Amino acid sequence: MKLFVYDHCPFCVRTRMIFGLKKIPFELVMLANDDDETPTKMIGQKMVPILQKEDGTYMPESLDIVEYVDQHYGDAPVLVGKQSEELAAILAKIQAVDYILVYPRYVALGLPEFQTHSARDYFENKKKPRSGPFSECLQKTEQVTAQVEALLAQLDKQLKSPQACNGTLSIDDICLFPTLRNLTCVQGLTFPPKVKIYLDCMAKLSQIDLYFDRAL
Ligand SMILES: N[C@@H](CCC(=O)N[C@@H](CS)C(=O)NCC(=O)O)C(=O)O
Repeated sequence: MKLFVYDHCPFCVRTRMIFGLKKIPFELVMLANDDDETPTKMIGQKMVPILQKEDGTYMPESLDIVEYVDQHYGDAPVLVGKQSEELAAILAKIQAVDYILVYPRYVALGLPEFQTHSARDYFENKKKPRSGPFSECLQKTEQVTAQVEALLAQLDKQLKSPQACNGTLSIDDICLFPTLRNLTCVQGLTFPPKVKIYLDCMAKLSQIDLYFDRAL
């Protein structure tokens, strides 16, 4: 199977996780962020992640891909735990502000999807209506980092195990880890102890790199 992604895309990280967690071999293809043509040919719109199944057909939508792989590959399904409304509420609050920190950093990390000026400009132009110019986002780093750290402190109290946020692996892990992983590109943002251990553990289990070594 082939998975078409952008490295920074949290929806793509969800799909990469299930392959890592179940140790299922797959081919990872990073598209350029301004490549409209490839995804549009596959699924009729410019969106990733896209899974190319073994029969050659294409499947969009991260959670559909996660469910398909979990149900049909490897041993028994692993995402069997219950979800938590409290955790989802904290995650939604983080996602309501974290883009101000991560958007301007994604384009500066040297990621495969942002190798050209044109790809970086494409991304900023697309995101600007929500975030404002990236230069202005960067000026809000201190203020938004404090907001995110306060929410991470709440999350710390919710985490049940380093291997599964609610104690047993569930869709909540698939939704939570990508957001936390992407926040590791923010230099100076401090993760509380249990969140940090969860991050490191899930990165290892999912076989997905964190951004600490290139944080900006
Ligand atoms: N509901 C979709 C959302 C996927 C999505 O929004 N992907 C973004 C990248 S993070 C995308 O491809 N946006 C189009 C673009 O970048 O131009 C899913 O869960 O897979």
